[in-house]
Amino acid sequence: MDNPTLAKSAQPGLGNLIPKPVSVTATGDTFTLTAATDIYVEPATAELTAIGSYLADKLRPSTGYGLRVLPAAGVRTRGNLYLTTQGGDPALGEEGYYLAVTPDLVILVAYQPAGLFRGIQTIRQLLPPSVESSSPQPGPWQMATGTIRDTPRFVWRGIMLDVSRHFFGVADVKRLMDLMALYKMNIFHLHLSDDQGWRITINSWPNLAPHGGSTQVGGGGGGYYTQADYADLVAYAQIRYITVVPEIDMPGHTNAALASYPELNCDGVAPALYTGIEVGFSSLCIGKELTFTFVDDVVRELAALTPGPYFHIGGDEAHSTNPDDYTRFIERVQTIVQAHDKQMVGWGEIARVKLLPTSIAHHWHSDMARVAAQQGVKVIMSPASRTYLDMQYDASTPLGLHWAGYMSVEDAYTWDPATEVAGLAESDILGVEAPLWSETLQTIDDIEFMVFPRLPGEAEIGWSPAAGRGWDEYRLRLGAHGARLAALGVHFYPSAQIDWQ
Ligand code: TNX
Repeated sequence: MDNPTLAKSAQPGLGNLIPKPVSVTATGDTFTLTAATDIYVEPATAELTAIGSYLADKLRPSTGYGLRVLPAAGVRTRGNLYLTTQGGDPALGEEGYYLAVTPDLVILVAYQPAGLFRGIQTIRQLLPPSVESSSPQPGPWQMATGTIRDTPRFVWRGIMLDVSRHFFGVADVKRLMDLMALYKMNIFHLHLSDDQGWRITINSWPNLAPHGGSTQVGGGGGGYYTQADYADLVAYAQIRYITVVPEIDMPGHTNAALASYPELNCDGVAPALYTGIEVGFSSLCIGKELTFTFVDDVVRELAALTPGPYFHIGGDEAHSTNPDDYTRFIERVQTIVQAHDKQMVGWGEIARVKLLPTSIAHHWHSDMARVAAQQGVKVIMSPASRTYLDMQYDASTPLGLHWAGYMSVEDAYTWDPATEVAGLAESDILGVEAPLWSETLQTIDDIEFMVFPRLPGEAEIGWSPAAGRGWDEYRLRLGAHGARLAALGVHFYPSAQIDWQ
């Protein structure tokens, strides 16, 4: 090359990965993906073939290559990608992987299939950003050589989408699942009910979805998922090694349910549907036995559709529930959730109640997380000022709220789960989740604008070791993801804190 500076900057590197891997060793050469490259899986089970196909599907449109997914047979041949669980080190755990890139081969090894799925996200990120384009691109498709050994810090690396304040259809949820997968996230928490909308069919209470789901914030048509839609989302998540966590918020945030069934109200009168954004005015009627029949039916139907071990019962902002009733209610709901073979998750407020050791407290703003940990219960960290993706970036952001403050890309990155709440130890923490409340959001573009580019930072906080990560170098890595997000068609917020490439 005539221009050595250009040649150098055009060299692929190992340094722009998000989340940052645990250990990386560069060997200074390149591997090139060509029209002859295939993806071999070993053993060639349906599960590993599906992982190979996921990678091939991502790489085919831009490269135009065939990228067949084939069973590996003994000798490894030059120019190909190998995905294998054979000889995978058990120390890699459920999601860890080991990647070796040489000029001849790319070999990805994991102990479990989930680790291969996380590892193929690293392969995607080692290729040029234009590889994510949905139309043919010129290449060349080079990857830097070296080795990466990588395992997650936390088992819970989640996003939450509020489909109640505004409804988002199956395609929007799938889009978000696919984007989070690129950043190795593994929990999708669906906030399925609130005052403004009930968003899932419950066969034993058939009015809930058609009536309770018929509107949303600001009025308008709302919507809901059929049980087949929900099963479709769960299956889509499973292929991405994402666990769906359904939330039915109770005993507060229940106006949509109360509006659908007069008999659920203490006075027997159904309130009108609600399209505002106030909180804390609704409550299930704790004195009525029918309330617990209702909860049992809803939990049973949703638990049966949910393969993951968790069921989120909300429990937040029950300002219209008498405190003694609240305690009685949560204690009983906890046994109902357990009877349907799920672990109960609830927002921080549930720590006021005697919790089962398997229950999980979801920290958002108070010091209840410490109370939960003192009970021996694990905690999910969603501090509002650091993780609430509905907070405006700054005062000029056209969407979002700011009750927890403005949350810049830097604010969303420069915190640590283990030091956020005094009195919590790392071992008390299950992981990190970034909730997206949707009072102000109506379209998938709105979602993408609030989620990106803050989500990659939350993903890194959940995955990467605390030591070795810092804003000054992270902002450079994130800058290199601008072209990648653009190639994916993501409508991201072009924060001025980042030098976008
Ligand atoms: C608080 S976080 C809420 C939600 C709102 C959100 C808006 C939590 C458990 N409750 O009901 O949508 O703030 O940021």
